[in-house]
Amino acid sequence: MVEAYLSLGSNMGERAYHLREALSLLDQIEGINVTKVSSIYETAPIGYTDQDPFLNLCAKVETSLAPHDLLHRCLDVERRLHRVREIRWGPRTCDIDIILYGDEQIDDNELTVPHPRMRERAFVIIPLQEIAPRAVEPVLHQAIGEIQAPDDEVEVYREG
Ligand code: A4P
Ligand code: MG
Repeated sequence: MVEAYLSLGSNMGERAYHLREALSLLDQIEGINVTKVSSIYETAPIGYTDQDPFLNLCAKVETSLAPHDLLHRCLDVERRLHRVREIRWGPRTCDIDIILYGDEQIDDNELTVPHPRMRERAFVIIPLQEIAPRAVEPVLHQAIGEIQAPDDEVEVYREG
C-alpha cells in the first residue's frame, strides 16, 4: 500500500456535492481507500480568473494501484461526474489531481508527481497541510507543514 494525496476541485453546479460524490466513487474502487479528507475550502480561481470560485479539498488515499492506474481511475471518476473540458484551467464539475504518490518522482507525458504547481497554490497547500503536515515532499525533502503557502484567498467553506 502506498499513501497518496489527491487534490479535488469543483466550480460548477453543486460544488460540494461533486466533491463528495468524487470521494465516494474513488473509495468504491478496488485498490483505493480514502482514509483522510480535509475541510472544504472556498478559493478564488487561479490561472484563468474569469470564472466562479472553486471549492477545493485534499484527500489521503491508501492505494495498491500503480501511479498511472491511479491516474486513470481518477480520470474515470472525473468523466463520471460529466466533466466537460473546454478552457484550459477553466470551469469544471470536478478536477482530480495527484499531488503526491508516496515518495515517488514521476515525469512523463501523462503524469507529473509531485504535482509541479503544488507550491504555487494555496488551494492545494492549505488543505494538504491540514491533513498531512508531516508528509514529505520528495523533491526538496521538505515537510508539507513547512511549505510557505501563497497568500491567495482560501477560506473554510461552511454549507447552508
Ligand atoms: N497530469 C499530469 N500530471 C498529473 C497529476 N499529477 N495529476 C495530466 C493529474 N493529472 C495529471 O489534466 C490534463 C492531464 O494532466 C491529465 O489527462 C493527466 O494526464 P486536466 O485535468 O484535463 O487539465 P487541467 O486540470 O485543466 O490542467 P492542469 O494543468 O491539470 O490544471 P491544474 O494545474 O490542475 O489547474 N483555481 C482554484 N482556486 N482551484 C482549482 O482547483 N484548478 C485549476 C486547474 C486552475 N485554477 C484553480 C483550480
Ligand atoms: Mg487536472
